[in-house]
Amino acid sequence: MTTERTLSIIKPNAVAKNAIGAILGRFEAAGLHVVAARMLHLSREQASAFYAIHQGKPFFEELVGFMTSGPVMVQVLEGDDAVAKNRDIMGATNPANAAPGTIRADFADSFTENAAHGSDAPETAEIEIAFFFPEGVCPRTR
Ligand code: RTP
Ligand code: MG
Repeated sequence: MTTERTLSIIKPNAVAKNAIGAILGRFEAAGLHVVAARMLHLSREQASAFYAIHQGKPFFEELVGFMTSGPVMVQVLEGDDAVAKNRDIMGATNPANAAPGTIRADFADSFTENAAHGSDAPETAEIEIAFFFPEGVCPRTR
C-alpha cells in the first residue's frame, strides 16, 4: 500500500445540513488524516475552473450553480490508498446507486447535490490539492 493524498470537498448541501463533523469523522475512522483544510464560498470562476473537465456537459451549469450556492469545506486527506479509500467512503456519484452507509447514501439530496467530492486518481489529486492549497501542505506529525 502507498501513502497518498487526495482532495476532498464537503459540498454546500452537506455543509448546510451541519454534517461537516460527521463526514470528517468517517474519514478519520477509516484511517485517513486531515492534513490541510479551509472553508470558503466558491466563486463562479473558481467552481468552473475546478470542474473544467466537465465544461460543455449537460449537467455543468447546474453543477456550478450548486457548488456556488453556499460555503464548502475543502480538505486534504492523507493515508494508505487515500484516493480509492475516500471514493469508497463517499459511494457512487449517483446516490441512488450509493451503497448503504456511504456518505452519499446518507447525505446526498440528488445526483448533483451529492454531498462530497473526491479526486479520482493520484495525478488529479495533485492538481486539485495545488488548486486549493497553492502554498503547499505541511508534512504530518507522526
Ligand atoms: P466528484 O468529481 O464531485 O467527486 O464526483 P464524481 O467524480 O463521482 O463524478 P463526476 O463524473 O466527476 O461528476 C462531478 C459532479 O457533477 C455532478 N453530476 N451531476 N446530474 C448529473 O447527471 C450529474 N452528473 C454529475 C455531481 O455533483 C458529481 O459529483
Ligand atoms: Mg469527479
